[in-house]
Amino acid sequence: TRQPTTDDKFSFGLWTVGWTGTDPFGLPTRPTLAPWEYTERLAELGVWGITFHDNDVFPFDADDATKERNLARLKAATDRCGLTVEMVTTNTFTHPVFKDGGLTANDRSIRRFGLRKILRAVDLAAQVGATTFVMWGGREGSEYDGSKDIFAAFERYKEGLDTVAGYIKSQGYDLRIALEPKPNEPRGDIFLPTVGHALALIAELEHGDIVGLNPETGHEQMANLNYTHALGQALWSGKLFHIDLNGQRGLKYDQDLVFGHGDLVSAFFTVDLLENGFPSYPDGPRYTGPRHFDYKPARTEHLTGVWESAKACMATYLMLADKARAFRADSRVQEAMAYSGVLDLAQPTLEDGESIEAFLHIDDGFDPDKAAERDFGFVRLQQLALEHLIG
Ligand code: GLT
Ligand code: MN
Ligand code: MN
Ligand code: MN
Repeated sequence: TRQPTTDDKFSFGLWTVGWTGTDPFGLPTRPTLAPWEYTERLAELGVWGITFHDNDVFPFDADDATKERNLARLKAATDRCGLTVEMVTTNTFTHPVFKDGGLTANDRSIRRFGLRKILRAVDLAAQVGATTFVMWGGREGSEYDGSKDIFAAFERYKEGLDTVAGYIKSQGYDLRIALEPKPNEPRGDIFLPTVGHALALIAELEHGDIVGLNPETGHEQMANLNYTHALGQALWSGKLFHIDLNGQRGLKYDQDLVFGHGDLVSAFFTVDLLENGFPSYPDGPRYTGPRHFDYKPARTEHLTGVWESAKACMATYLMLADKARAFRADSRVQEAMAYSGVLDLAQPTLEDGESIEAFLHIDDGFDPDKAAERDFGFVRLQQLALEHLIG
């Protein structure tokens, strides 16, 4: 595979390569580097952008001088390496104060503190030139159904999101919010468990026009859902603002594997959608944002393995992109798609201007038994994809 370049728009969270291997059962297995050190290494690999939480750059209890010093140092490093800070987010999950949530904690004083922390991170995002502000409400949820008034929780979630979005508008920031769904972990159940739930909440917001989604591969798959379908529906809704690519193998804890190290066939179709768009809509909605990876380098690996795993995410993406392009260009695939009726779905079911009255009474001689005889050939189409993927 070719080397990644900045044109590929690959980006990484500082917390991904920066994960030292701490998990609920074990201590770190790797040393901590400074944020600017990760930045330099990523730039050498051909990465285009980085993303971070406020507290990836300065501690939770940092004073203003420390915040400014660390931010300036990081900004100097990204400028020197030519890296873009494309997204910034807030950590409202690590400190114990957030154990019952930030925007939806039962304790109002905690909600007020959480909201203020988020608004400050919005300022920070604008200051470093990020255009996306991710909100992953990892602690917004519960373990016990009796502990939350769900109606109130959604009232407060909406209040919080509208306050943040309204603030972005009032400040004139060139920033959009991207909600990141996840079904569970660290809470027993997290609010906005899937892309569909988040879309439904966005539709109720006052400032929903600047609120969209940051779907993560493994998070949809943890809910046993189809990530590519989630991306597709978010695109169709005009809400695919950002993506978190990684790998997950089945219904387990959040594995955050290297992209492609989970469900590879699903990853192929994810890249096919991102690179080639919807088959019937060459001018339809396309995702043009960063190819952002949110994964964890396995804790068995040395620091060299961290860089290998970051390279692996990008190399796999590029290999799949080549294969997906070849798949679409293959005349056998085009014939199989035509046989399968894939392109016929774009045709409206009703005639233009057709009256429902006439439609209800029309006798077009349709014979359900005859129509039921149709062969769709989906298996052949899928096998051609497999051929391109592993052949
Ligand atoms: C955390 C989470 C990720 C989110 C990050 C953004 S934080 O690592 O597991 O999925 O994208 O808040
Ligand atoms: Mn995850
Ligand atoms: Mn994660
Ligand atoms: Mn994520």
